Amino acid sequence: MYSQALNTKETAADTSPEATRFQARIDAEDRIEPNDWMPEAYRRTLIRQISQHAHSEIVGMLPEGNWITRAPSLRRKAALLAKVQDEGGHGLYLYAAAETLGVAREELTDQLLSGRAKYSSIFNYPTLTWADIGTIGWLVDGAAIMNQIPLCRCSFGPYARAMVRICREESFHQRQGYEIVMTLCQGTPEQKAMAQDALNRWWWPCLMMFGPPDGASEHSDTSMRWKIKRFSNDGLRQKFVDATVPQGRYLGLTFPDPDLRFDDESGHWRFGPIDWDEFRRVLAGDGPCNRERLEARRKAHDDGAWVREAALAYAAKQRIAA
Ligand code: BYC
Repeated sequence: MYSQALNTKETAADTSPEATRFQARIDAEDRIEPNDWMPEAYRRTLIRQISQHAHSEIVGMLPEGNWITRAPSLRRKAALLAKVQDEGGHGLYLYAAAETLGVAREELTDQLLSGRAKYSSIFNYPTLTWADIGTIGWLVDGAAIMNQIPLCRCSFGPYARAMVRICREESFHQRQGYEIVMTLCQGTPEQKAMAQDALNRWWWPCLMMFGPPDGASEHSDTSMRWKIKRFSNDGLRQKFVDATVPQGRYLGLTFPDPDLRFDDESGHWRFGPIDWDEFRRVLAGDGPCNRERLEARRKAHDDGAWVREAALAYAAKQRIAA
């Protein structure tokens, strides 16, 4: 269902004097700003990644938004409402960062709504119980932080600066999630079982968030040379597992992986094989909630048409008056 047009493999092979100077700036840890010369492939790579990231934040509001009216207390409701609003804000900063590269937000929205653009696979899974909200905060935001802290040092200035605030807010999201799961784990046996069930369902999809294994990651080499990415997909996945397993064990939860074990020699938690067929199915549009998520976004867009029309009519009136 996704357009191949968005899916061209970029290379950093340009040997022109501008490209050589550009790479020297990257190597010297200089920041690239929107009006600076940049290879077209660098621009396209950033538009692809930043827009997919923005779409993920916007679609990511849906699974949690689904629980705002059912939060178990006023305190939980206020925190969840704030978190979901933060995600809307992250989407907006990121669309603005992408626009500095010369693409219109309308075009990016169109790519999402027409199914041509990707967004994170994780948001195609359902939120079945309140424990899922805690688990999303703990694991999904935990994975997001692991991936996004290095993006604060991305070579492209507007993306790197947007990520600083986003990471601070993600850190609050992760803590509120862990606290929900901790409360459930210290509650009744039924509550603890609910937390365990949520971990069982979310663990593997969270490991997939980091993207395909390094050997199959088509963009990693170029993006790392351009210092858009600082770590490989597998490198970040391992850091996430190492940070998260002790947190789960502290809660008395069991990870749904019979192969999970601590390797004394390397100092890492080793985990079993990831089901990459499932990942590919979700990316191809056939995950549990892909259709529902896109329908919800299309409906929101259609319902908001009058706001866009009113804003345009107001702007036209102002132009006539001026
Ligand atoms: N889901 O060559 P690769 C959040 C695609 S928001 C879907 O390794 P790259 C949050 C990839 O796009 C979370 N697609 O690519 C929000 C590429 O396809 P295209 C989002 C995936 O770009 C609300 C192809 O697979 N975070 O955390 O070097 C509430 C080959 O992959 C996925 C970001 O977007 C996936 N999981 O590396 C709570 C962070 N993985 O474009 C939380 C910014 C891979 O060729 N993005 N693909 O059609 C990145 O860091 C990188 O883009 C990725 C992938 C690590 C995700």
